[in-house]
Amino acid sequence: MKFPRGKIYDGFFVSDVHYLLNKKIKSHKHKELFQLLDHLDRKEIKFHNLYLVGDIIESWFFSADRRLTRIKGKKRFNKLFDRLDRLSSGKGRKYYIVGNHDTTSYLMRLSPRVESYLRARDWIICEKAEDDVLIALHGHQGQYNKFTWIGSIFILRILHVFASLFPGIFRFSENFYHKHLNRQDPTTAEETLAYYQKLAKFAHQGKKVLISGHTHDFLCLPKMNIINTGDWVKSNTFVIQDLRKFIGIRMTARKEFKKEFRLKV
Ligand SMILES: [Mn+2]
Repeated sequence: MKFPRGKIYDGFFVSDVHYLLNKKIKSHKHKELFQLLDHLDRKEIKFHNLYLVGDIIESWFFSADRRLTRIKGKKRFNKLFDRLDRLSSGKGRKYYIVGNHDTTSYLMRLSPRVESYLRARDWIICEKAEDDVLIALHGHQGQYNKFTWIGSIFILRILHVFASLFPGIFRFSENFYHKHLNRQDPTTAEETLAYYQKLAKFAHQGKKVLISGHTHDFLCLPKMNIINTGDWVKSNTFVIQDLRKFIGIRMTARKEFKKEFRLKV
């Protein structure tokens, strides 16, 4: 597919970027994401509302807060957010929806410096964004409750202490999270259904479209009005809203895009 030059869409949705993550710990597609954002900018594509649907800045493997205090760290934040800010039409809102990897706080808050960085750029920091048509939230709420969250963060913080002494532990931690803490991703059709049912209930979905991320599983469940935006770790995927139409798109190569689903409400 091609983007029509100068078009203004209603919404742009992206999740699970895990930005600032070192490729030695975990692979990612941040270069490809920048290619996408630059491409949209060159084509003068704008969006009224921008939705960052969680796990945008990786904080579980290091302190994003501390990184932001360094000049080089701030530049790296700017590299992403300058590009995102350019996509905004200026006539809508920019939502930073907090995902589990965005924070290591027991209260699931962003760290103060990251929070003020985003606020200064007019990002609205929230757990969920909602209007007449849609609800957007990260999706870890389908897997964590308050107690399992606090437990996970507690273990995570202990790992951080060890990892600051032996950096090699990060790689080990990554596997450990996947096995024990992070997410027991739904794999079978039944598990997927149960997970999204739980999430829909948590979000009070009603007749709205529910847009989430978290599982890194790019999908559309038309019967349930549910969309997952995928990720920029392996999928290279995003969602665009054109009035009441939601289009799931995959970047297959530089400047090459494939529509994978379309949901109309
Ligand atoms: Mn997540």
